[in-house]
Amino acid sequence: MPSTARAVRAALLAALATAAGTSACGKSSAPLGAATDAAARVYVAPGQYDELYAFMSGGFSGNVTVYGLPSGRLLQQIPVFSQYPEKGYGYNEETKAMLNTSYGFIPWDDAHHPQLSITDGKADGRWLFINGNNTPRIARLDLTRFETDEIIEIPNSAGGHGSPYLTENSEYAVSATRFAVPEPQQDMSIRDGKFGGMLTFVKIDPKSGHMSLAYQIHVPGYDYDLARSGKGPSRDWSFFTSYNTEEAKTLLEANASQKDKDYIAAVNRKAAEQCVAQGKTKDWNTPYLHNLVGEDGIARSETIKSEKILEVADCPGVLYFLPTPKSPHGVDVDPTGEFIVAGGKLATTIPVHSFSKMVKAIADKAFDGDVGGIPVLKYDAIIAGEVQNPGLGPLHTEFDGKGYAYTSVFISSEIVKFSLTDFKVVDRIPTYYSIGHLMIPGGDTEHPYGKYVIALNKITKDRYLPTGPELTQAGQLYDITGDKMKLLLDFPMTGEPHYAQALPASILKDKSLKTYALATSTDPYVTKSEKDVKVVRQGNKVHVYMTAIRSHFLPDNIEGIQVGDSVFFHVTNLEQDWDVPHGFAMLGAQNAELLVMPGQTRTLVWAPLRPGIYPFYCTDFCSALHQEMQGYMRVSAKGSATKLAWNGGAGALK
Ligand code: K7E
Ligand code: CUA
Repeated sequence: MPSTARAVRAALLAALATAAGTSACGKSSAPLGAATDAAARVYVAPGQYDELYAFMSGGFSGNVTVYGLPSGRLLQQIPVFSQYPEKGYGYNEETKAMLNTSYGFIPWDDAHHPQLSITDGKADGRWLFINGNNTPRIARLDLTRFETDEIIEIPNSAGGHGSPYLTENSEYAVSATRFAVPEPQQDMSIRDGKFGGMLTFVKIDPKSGHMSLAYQIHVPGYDYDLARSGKGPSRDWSFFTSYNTEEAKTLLEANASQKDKDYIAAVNRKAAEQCVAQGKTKDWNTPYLHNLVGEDGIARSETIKSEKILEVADCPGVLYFLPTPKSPHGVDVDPTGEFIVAGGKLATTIPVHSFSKMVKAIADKAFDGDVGGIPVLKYDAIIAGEVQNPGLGPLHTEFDGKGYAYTSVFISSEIVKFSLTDFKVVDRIPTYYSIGHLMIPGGDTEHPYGKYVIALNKITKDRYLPTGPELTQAGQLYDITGDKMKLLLDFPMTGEPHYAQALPASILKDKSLKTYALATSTDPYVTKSEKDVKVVRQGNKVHVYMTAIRSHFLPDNIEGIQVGDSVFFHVTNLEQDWDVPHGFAMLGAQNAELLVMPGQTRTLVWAPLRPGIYPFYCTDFCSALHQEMQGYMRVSAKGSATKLAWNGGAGALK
């Protein structure tokens, strides 16, 4: 730490020491030593970098947010499944296609589970995947640009919640249908209809990251909730929790809580792959969309109508049910790949299954009968241990790689730490309030980074200044380096955080792209120099090939546009300097602005409604003369004799 940073920190600690005795609201505050220690642990001096990048799901915002840890500072918001005006995402012509689905253009989704790509069970810093929950989809984000590059829709699914949960070398992402529906979809009675479920495996190309549908397994009509793929010895398996094995169609809060146990569905992917290779699948033709950003930076959609469906009956050995109490939510595999921890929302214990016992039980045929031909393994034959007194409402579990598991417990609002040796609780700490997921950096991988656990809370109540009926979403950062967990920091987040991921900053920071290379741009609408600017009329479409550089646009005067035209502003940012975007906004434009990165080209379409003179300007404060970065477009009545003209530099219009 440089000496100035050390001085700042010393001053901060001194200030804290004075303030720690009484807090403004008069509540008794934490002891002085604890507060200063916590502050020191999360303090990142001005100008210094954080230790970790954290990627938080945006939940109902549909986006991903990036935070620095341990400071909890918000670094970036990455639009994924929702339009986001700050970046023009889903508004400009280049990115609109990302939000196409078989249901049409959808400007929103609910994003729950980010997952970093992994190699040998360790985050490799290449991509981040995240599921769309409402319209089942999986997105892939590039981590050199922090942008969404690809979204694949999951057909024959309703609710893509248990997703993406990658396999050990990112070979597959998975997606489980949360809601049982007719498979395939059709008109039938809700009460009398027989619904089904679907477990989907999406292949990820190891070089490009491109996703394609591999196969789908048709399963009984339960509600499949969450998933995890195995590790090490269990690497060829994926696990999915189910609830509502009662197959209730109404008032599930009571009707789906009848049975003592529901199931974890254990899928043997090797067996599945073999059956697929042997052609044991059926072809279905439900349309789904695949949206991909091309080399030229433009997203395009493709409709695909072909799925390989595997019926469990046609592929013995592909699927087993692990009885698990009681309406389990999370299913999490420990770093060794041996323990499968379930979070039974209504269970009084945390069941921990043993993978090796499961394999033996399958070999010994230790079955408790079957459902629809799917063997149900004997609970006693597969259980490694049950954690007693885990609190009320265990949901999700992460691992520190030192033999301990940390489970989020919703109703009693706490994190419970237990040993994977004897399954005894060794520590517990309250969360404020109602924790959903929790996240240890790398705590879902084979090589946890550890050090911290973050509680991703559902309710903040009295923790922050009131802001009307809705309070900020928030996380809490705890130190887990000692025997006892210690609360270090509360920090606000954009809503709603479900799951999160984190990795050491050193893996990403030097790979971060600084500018798009203008010279090698293959964007079909690029303008590489000011001498190439032009305005081209094609019928009632007018293409403006415009450049932006500190501190002007060219052309910045355009005449000859008519009501009834669609004007395409293709704005290229000529800068080749880090962190110098330009913006573009047009009076009367019917969508958001453009934000154009250095070397990039973005397109805004405007259909002027009335004759007049319309100013446009740069929306991103780029220079001392940013405010001068503006221009005019003249719009005439339809059929007007005003000639198309524009300026290519100083001087008259041509
Ligand atoms: Cu528990 Cu959607 Cu993963 Cu939220 S889910 S908490
Ligand atoms: Cu360009 Cu402000």
